Amino acid sequence: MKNILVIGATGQIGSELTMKLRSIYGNDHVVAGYIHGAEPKGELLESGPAEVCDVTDRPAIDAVVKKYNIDTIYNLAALLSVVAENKPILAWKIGIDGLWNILEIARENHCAVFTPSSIGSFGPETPRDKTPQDTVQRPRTIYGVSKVTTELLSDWYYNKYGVDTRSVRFPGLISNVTPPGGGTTDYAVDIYYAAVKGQEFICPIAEGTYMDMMYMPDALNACVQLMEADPTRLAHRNGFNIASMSFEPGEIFRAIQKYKPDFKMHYQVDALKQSIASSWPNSLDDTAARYEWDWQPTYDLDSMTVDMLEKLAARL
Ligand code: AKB
Repeated sequence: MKNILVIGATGQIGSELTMKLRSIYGNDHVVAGYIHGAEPKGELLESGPAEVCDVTDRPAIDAVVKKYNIDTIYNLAALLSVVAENKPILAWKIGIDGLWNILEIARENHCAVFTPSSIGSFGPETPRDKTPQDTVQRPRTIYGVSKVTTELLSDWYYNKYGVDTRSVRFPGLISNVTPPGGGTTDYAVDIYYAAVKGQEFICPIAEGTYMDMMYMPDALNACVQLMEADPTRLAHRNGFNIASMSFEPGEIFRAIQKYKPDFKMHYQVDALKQSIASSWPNSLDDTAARYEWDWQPTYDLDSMTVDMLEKLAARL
């Protein structure tokens, strides 16, 4: 049985991933790592162990790893793209100095590490459609710079020290549980909240701007499946492209309108978000992930929309 530490367990991915991992590996085998001000609550708190784990505090995390005999770390600590652009030093401190801490702890304690990369690791010179697995990565955002560094540093720890590092490049993630905070793709979550609350949606991203997106259940499966994958099949390690759907604002709006005919949207483009979105690919080619660890998404825009509207309506 694995002993797992999730760092960032109360965030958008972490809150759901921790519960999924507990359902697979057992409640006592998955530690929810959080920072002060983002304490776990409810089921997340009650179902298993929780510890303060600030990525900038190496000794504290090392002590948690030793206390629970951790062998696998999901390192989800990061600032999303828009916030990072406004707080670049903090973004680097968490994303890269924090990653060094985790990788060093992993090297000393023989842990495997999952640290997400993103579609944000690409830039305007990258081929835009069906972006290949191995291609130009010259991002224009500090978020992207830190994600490319994450991929390279994680590969380096694998090649130099044999640390079992693995990761995917997440698209925009859409979920009905914990809202994202400060990403470029957040509009694709916010639009569902507006639809369910009966409000008009003001879209910050321009019509015609395509980005890859994914429903959270598929994203969670990707994390677990990659960490369970047979290492002899992995020609790549850090930064697998994964994809399930790509759409522009008009398409998600019409997908929702099919079930909420009175729903309305108008555009009020946010300059920073739009400049980031325009520098990212339209869609990724995920052939390598499909071939090397059998990646396969289950949701498309319509099935995700049905589920999002149903779950949010029940909760709101
Ligand atoms: C963001 O928009 O910053 C994130 C991402 C695509 O990495 N959701």
